[in-house]
Amino acid sequence: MTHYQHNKKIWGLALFVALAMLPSLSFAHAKMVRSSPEQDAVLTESPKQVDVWFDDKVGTEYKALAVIDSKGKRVDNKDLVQETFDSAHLYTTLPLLPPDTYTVRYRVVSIDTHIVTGKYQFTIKAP
Ligand SMILES: [Cu+2]
Repeated sequence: MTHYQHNKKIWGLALFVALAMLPSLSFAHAKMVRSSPEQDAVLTESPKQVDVWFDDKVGTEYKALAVIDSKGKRVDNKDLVQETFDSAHLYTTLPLLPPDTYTVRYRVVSIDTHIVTGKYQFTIKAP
């Protein structure tokens, strides 16, 4: 192989790697990947807290996590914590909640500076 052909092969590989990385770059904003209670969970007792996990660490500013009952009243203890050693994990504690369907709303700022918001529901049923 001539020197020229060898270089061409390396540049071809570099281009391939760069293109392969493009989708992950353009979708670098965080998304929620897990929660407790899970989305649409039906529980027979009031959970002690609501946890959400994102697929990437999120900013410490402008974060919010709220639990709202079916009448639109906020019921969580407003004590949102972002874990120090796992900034992709946020949680807030709850008082003892009566049976109802609750909506969890979250807002975080991801590493790419985009604001990510979302919501999901869970239900507490009388045992
Ligand atoms: Cu983004």
